[in-house]
Amino acid sequence: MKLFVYHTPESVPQGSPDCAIVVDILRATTTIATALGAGAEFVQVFASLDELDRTSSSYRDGYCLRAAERGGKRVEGYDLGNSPLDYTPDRVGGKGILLSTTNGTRALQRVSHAPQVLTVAFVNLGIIAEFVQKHQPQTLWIVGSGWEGNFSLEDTACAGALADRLAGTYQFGNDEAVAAQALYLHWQESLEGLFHHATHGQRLLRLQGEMDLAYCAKVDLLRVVPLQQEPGILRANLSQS
Ligand code: 3SL
Repeated sequence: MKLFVYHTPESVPQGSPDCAIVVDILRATTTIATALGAGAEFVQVFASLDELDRTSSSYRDGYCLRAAERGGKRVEGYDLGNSPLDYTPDRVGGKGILLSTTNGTRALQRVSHAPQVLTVAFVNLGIIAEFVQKHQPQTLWIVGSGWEGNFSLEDTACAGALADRLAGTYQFGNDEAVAAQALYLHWQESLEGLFHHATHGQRLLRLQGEMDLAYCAKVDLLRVVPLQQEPGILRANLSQS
């Protein structure tokens, strides 16, 4: 069985793996795990706000929350931005979340054709590794979201953390997987410190995102597997607890 890491959605090759796992540690995949862990019924992702708005009118009134981020900020007029700390049980429990973010939702769209699509973050790293160990897909892609087409330290570090947990079972299929694991091993004791070095971490710090960075650095906080049920729609997989 082989595992491949891609730093950005743009570097993903043609074709399809048996399983694709998307990471946008700051902050979309941390937010998705947190929202589903807080009882949201699903998270539906959109690359464009127009598409999100059109879809929102097809759900019954009050059932869905519209969430949008651009450049690290909540888009005006939307119910939520992309701070995982806003996705509390009283806010999102029993709701559908329609989410559009700068990079994470684009990465999810890029691999949405794969037979199995999940998201990972540090907060749910352990259960995602367990899910992969249980299902053992032959080919596994871990796809970082990056920032507008460029490499991001934090996504590759999280991809490397997952690769590291799977290293006993999976052969690494590309140099990126080896590099991602090395990056993670170098920073594993100081993930928040890594975020402070990362350009997107610094962007969020300028927007008063200190608490978000601390939260996104927590490891194995949630036992939630966000699993794509139909293209673009993620629900918590209940077969793994
Ligand atoms: O790019 C994304 O998808 C976002 O996660 C960016 S932010 O952390 O919300 O600014």
